[in-house]
Amino acid sequence: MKNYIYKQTQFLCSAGQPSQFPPDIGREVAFAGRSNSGKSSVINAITGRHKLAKVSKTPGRTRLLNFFSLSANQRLVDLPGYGYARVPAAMQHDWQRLTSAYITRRKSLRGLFLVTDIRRLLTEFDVQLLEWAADRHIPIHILLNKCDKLSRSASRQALADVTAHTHRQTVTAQLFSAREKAGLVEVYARLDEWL
Ligand SMILES: Nc1nc2c(ncn2[C@@H]2O[C@H](COP(=O)(O)OP(=O)(O)OP(=O)(O)O)[C@@H](O)[C@H]2O)c(=O)[nH]1
Ligand SMILES: [Mg+2]
Repeated sequence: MKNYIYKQTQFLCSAGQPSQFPPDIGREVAFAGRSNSGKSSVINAITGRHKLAKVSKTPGRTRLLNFFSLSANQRLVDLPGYGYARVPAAMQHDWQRLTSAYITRRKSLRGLFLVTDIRRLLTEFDVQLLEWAADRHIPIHILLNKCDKLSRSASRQALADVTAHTHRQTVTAQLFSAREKAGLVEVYARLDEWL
């Protein structure tokens, strides 16, 4: 396990449109998911840094793509959250356009973590993301985050339910808790493989 390299992660840049993405070279792993699912918290747990990706009590706060560099040619990307009801429809639309532009065209994208709140079902947009990535043969690993909020048996049931709906070979899933840093070993293995 090369998890020491994840502790050296540094903020690189934020982008509100594709022209602001850093040069499309090397390898990237992105974190997508609905607002408040815990994407930024997951990145902080992986990197062991509390304030690297901003965590918020107000959903919908990460409005830009945030790029973090591990090395000159390896990056992590925090994608903007979607599906937060109190955000105006026009803004939701912008986010979806930006996310789809990234997922459908980014050459350096090697793998996608879909972060979900284990207490919620996959949304329409989660399914859309799975399809965009599958169309490009980009592997997806679903993190059923906040598993600290459910009992062990309820967590296992949630994992079984998701796995039953994601029979594609390129989609895998696991339980995770950013709060308790549970599930990190599997996440590092996946990152090592993709990066
Ligand atoms: N109990 C619990 N809470 C968590 C966990 N991960 C994140 N949270 C909480 O969930 C809320 C949202 O976390 P963020 O990391 O900001 O979520 P996000 O997906 O980045 O949200 P946006 O940037 O708005 O899309 C915060 O209050 C976190 O403290 C977890 O594993 N367990
Ligand atoms: Mg965030």
